[in-house]
Amino acid sequence: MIRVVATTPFEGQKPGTSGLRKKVTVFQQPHYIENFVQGLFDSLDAFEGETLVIGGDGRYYNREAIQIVIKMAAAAGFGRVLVGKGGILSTPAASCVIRKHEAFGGIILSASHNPGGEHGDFGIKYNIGNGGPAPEHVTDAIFERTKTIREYRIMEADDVDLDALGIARVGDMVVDVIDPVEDYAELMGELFDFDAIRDLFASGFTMRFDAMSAVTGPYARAILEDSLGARPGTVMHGEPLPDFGGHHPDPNLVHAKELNDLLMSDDGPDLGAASDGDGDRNMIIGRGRFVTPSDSLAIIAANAHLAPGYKDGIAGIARSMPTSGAADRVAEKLGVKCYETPTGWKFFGNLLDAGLATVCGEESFGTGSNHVREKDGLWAVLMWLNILAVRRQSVAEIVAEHWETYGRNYYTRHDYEEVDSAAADALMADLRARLDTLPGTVINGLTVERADDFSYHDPIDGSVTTKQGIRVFFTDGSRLVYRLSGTGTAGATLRLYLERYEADPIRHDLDTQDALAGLVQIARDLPDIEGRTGRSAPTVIT
Ligand code: VG1
Ligand code: CO
Repeated sequence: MIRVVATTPFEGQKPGTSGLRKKVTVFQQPHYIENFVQGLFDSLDAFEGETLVIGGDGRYYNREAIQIVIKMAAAAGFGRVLVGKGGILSTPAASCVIRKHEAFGGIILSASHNPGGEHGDFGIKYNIGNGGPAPEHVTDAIFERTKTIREYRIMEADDVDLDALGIARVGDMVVDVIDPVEDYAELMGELFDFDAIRDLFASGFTMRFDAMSAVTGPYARAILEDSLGARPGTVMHGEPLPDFGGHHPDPNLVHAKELNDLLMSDDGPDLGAASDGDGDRNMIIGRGRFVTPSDSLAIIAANAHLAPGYKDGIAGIARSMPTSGAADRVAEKLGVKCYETPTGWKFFGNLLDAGLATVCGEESFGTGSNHVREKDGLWAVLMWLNILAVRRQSVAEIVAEHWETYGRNYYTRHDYEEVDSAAADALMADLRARLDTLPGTVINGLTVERADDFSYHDPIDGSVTTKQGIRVFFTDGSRLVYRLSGTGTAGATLRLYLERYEADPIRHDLDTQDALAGLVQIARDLPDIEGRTGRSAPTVIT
């Protein structure tokens, strides 16, 4: 029986860079998630009898949220739900399942790299039938609907046993509890040369994969250890925990420090990799060599043809605006286009669907391709393994050769987390107001060439997205970008992206922060970050 429940709108149910993210305690309020899900269903058309994919990253409140979503999907008239066993589906696996089973769409319960647990964050996002994050016109429609919602519909039914594979029913709707790894692992086997990677491991190659107690543990064990023969224990922190062991499941040099320390030691493994809460991010480290995500994108693009799934080459590259220009140099050499999009994977979907881009990436440890419509952490790791298996060089050698060929884009991101929202908004507004007067200004010896606020014109659907980050370009080719995060749940996070190109191999071995020290000073002084936020240094440097 369907129960119609009266409700009143909650403020602020506006999806950000990647879905709606709030504190767990916000989501636990009666009717909170129901309002959002009803708002979503109300903004979709013609899904009667169709299939919906549901899964999450296993964080605290995942199971409760999934039961609610299943019962609301039944009440809304979906014909079938595919849900990962235990409520688990990594974000790229959800994208894969949506595509493979031709589902209408999917709902992913995740706050990605944000901390979990009772006092941590929770999130929900909708993906469309191509497997990718809903574009802005959809998320805008959901938000509008949540402002006026008066009731929601939910099936009165027992909870589904999420731990039993196979078919159950909720009302007339079929619920199929599926193995969360199977479809995804099969797709990886089609894209990469698993035999070559097996040979690599058999030859004594060693790696460590840090699943950060998040969703990728089961995927990494099945693929790296069981299928590819990496020695047992390759996967560390491989048990998904609701609070991620109390850590941030964010694969970067701050939160995956243990892994980084291991790789920086002389007897460390050949390759280190890590993924985030929902499995869509990746970090790649060779022995003694951290690979920036921007460089990783460029190197993957330059070498993708070594993997069977990309043997005919790539049609194009797409990168988010703050990502470094390293990929652009590869695109130029390959004679393909490099597209520049706003931050967030949803902007890559149209380019991928149209066949304009094959490989995409973001500076925030996100890389992926047209195999799904999300960034994909394990995919990037397998791509690196495939490249290493063919080239039989170390990660450090491959990176050094890449810089020799293309030059090096020194790159870093400085984050100021949980700063006062009003102060952050004022800082951005003030910079915006000065854009016209900046060109020609000399700061610490560098001359501003131009400055703007990034706008994106989608070449496929013609949509325009404005205010996506303030860019300051200098005459020596250096670039600064200022933007506010759209995934945080407390205060504002100011992100500062810094980049300087160095063509000469003699100067390719500087420490990144040293190489960018002058630019860092300019970046802090220009909007007076310390004066406005009270912060003399960033919270996180990657
Ligand atoms: C951040 C990253 C962005 C990424 C987004 C979602 O967004 O900068 O590149 O796409 O997180 O990734 P923001 O608005 O906080 O800068 V995930 O792995 O959190 O889904
Ligand atoms: Co993520």
